[in-house]
Amino acid sequence: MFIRRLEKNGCQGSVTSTTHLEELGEEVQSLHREGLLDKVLYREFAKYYFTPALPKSIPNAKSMIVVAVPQPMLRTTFIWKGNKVQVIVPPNYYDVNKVSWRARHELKMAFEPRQYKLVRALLPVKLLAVRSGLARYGRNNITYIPKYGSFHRLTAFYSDYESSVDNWQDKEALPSCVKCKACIDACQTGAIQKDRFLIRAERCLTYRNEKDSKLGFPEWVGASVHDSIIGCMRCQKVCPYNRDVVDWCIDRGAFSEKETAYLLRGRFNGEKAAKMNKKLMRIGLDLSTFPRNLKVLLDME
Ligand code: B12
Repeated sequence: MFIRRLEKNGCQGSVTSTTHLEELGEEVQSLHREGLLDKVLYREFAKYYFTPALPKSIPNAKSMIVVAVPQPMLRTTFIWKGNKVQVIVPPNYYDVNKVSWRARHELKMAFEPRQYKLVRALLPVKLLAVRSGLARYGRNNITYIPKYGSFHRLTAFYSDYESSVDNWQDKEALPSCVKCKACIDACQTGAIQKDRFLIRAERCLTYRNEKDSKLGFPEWVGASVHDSIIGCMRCQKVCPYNRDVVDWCIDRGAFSEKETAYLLRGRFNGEKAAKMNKKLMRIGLDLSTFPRNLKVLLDME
């Protein structure tokens, strides 16, 4: 009933018993033991997502509820050498708190008049979404939901709500992924490979361009690879399951020639930097990835 209400308000969700919590973590840990995960990433994220435990505020939580909030791409404008250059910020990078607030708000509304505790859960959310039947994996290793494809953000909660249905199933990929190789061909850095489902995280452009600008890009990342100011949309743009949303984009943010020049200089300090950071945060960015990510898009390497 509450899932249907969520859907009426534009979100999608599913609920799973917390009895599967350990299994969720163990599944990722076992991939690590088999040596299939990038060691650096695993070390960085294990304590947050891959060793989950019930929160102190609801030690007897009964369920994990995962909510998918649809989200478009953002398009932002930089003026450079008199030209208007439009760049993409993929879904998931911006309005992070706003989206998790909306997920919580919609859940509260959907439960009314009953009231349940909802505590943000840091979990391997793609796996939870797929195991609980909310989403399916695409061949590009990210999740897809009906109607919005991969254009959504997942947020998970622990709750004292006890569901009569325990949604827990085998991992499923989208049916057409068996034959389709569009994302494999589109990934120019070889992160999506023919012989394994898991991506090679260390080959994913996102892995490189989310890091501090000081780190630059390795040589094998060609100049023509970049298609977004952070992250990458190549595997999602070519995906047939995103056909209906691939042009879903809203315009936000504009940077004058002077601001663009400042971002390209890369020397950030004081009040000016703080002001610019604030402006960037509205579009899901911050100064740490400048000037590198902008330089490559303006073809200045
Ligand atoms: C580390 C990380 C990365 C790493 C990659 C690690 C990885 N394997 O995904 C890097 C930095 C490269 C990255 C990139 C991106 N990420 Co990221 N990332 C994460 C993070 C922090 C942890 C993910 C992780 O390592 N999970 C552990 C691995 C083992 O789990 P998994 O990927 O689900 O692997 C499962 C499948 O491979 C499956 N599987 C294996 N074999 C088979 C076979 C079959 C047949 C099937 C069906 C399944 C299957 O089983 C595995 C689990 O057991 C999460 C945050 C979170 N809370 O989870 C965000 C997260 C997954 N990322 C997210 C996003 C948006 C992205 C990007 C799209 C960003 C962008 N636009 O550039 C790219 C996508 C790259 C891609 N094609 O996968 C979103 C996902 C949203 C979604 N709808 O899927 C998350 C949830 C963050 C968020 N916004 O909340 N990410």
